[in-house]
Amino acid sequence: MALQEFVEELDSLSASAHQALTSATNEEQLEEFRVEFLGAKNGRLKSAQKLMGSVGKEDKPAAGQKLNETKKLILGAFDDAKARLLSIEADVLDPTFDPTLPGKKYRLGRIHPITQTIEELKDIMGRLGFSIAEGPEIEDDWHNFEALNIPGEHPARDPLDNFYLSVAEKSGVSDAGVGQPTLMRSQTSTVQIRVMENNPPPIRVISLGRVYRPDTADATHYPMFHQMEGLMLDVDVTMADLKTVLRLFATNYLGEDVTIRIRPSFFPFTEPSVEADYFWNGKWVEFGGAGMVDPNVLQSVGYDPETISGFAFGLGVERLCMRRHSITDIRALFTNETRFLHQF
Ligand code: FA5
Repeated sequence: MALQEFVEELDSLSASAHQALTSATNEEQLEEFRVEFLGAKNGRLKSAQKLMGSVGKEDKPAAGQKLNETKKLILGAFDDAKARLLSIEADVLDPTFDPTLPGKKYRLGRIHPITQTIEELKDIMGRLGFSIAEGPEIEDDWHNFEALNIPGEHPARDPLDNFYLSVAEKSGVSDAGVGQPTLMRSQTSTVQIRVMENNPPPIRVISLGRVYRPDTADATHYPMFHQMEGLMLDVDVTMADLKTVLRLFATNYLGEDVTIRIRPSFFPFTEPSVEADYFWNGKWVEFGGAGMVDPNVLQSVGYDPETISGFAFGLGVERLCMRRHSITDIRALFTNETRFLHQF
């Protein structure tokens, strides 16, 4: 027999073996296959092996190789089919398996709307060249008040307006802060001080995080909320730069060209101080507080107010998020009702 003929014979054997295996749906058919193809005496594979005798001597090595490959293919396919049928049978035989029951629906979680807002704010401010600064939520008197030009007798320090913690005790390493009250920070302006203490100008940072005030929860207030603080310092930074940054920010966040206005206000750490509003959907909406960093603050961190100037602003993150999504009660953001959260 010519080698070519032998190869064709084996190819057709392996094709019909594959066909038989793919159409086998139960164990009996698999057993029939085993007898027909793999039977030790009269199996079709055995018969093909016998044909080897009629192949010319010089073609024997190639024919032997082809025979081995075909054997491997058929045995492999047989094992696969067996495994497939066994796993189907295991399912079908399991008395607790009811194929008519509806499947389990897995509900994907969502990113909380506040986190979504924070990510978006970071992204917008990042594009305006502001990097991110971090600070602790438990603050000392210096960073929350003193360095921010809020002296000892100032009403902003009132225990009714702040969550005071214990008085700092001696840690054994240094006396810094010993006897000083600590508190949950009431504003992210504390981070301004930390950034300025550790970096020379120019500075362009935002700080985003939780702040705490003993406000009674109502539709627009919560005792824990988030603020975004912005700080830019350099030579010749002016109020015009502040207005530009706030307008660019509002326009980017709300997706359309937004008019903003500033009104005189008071914050101990800025001079002059303003409240900023933006005009949106036919109404003036409060944005947050801002102003030019007070020279006393610049001095407290060792900057020279004669050469360096800058602005700071602080916005309520929940209020921005609520405005964007028409959420009418801030408390909905903290009850974690999944039907509410799934809308965002
Ligand atoms: C401040 O906290 C200043 N640190 C902002 C600032 C920074 C001024 C830098 C100048 C320079 P104010 O207390 O107004 O300002 O709070 C800022 C924003 O936080 C408010 O506009 C409001 O959106 C939000 N906010 C205040 N209290 C609450 C509260 N209880 N719940 C939710 N949001 C609040």
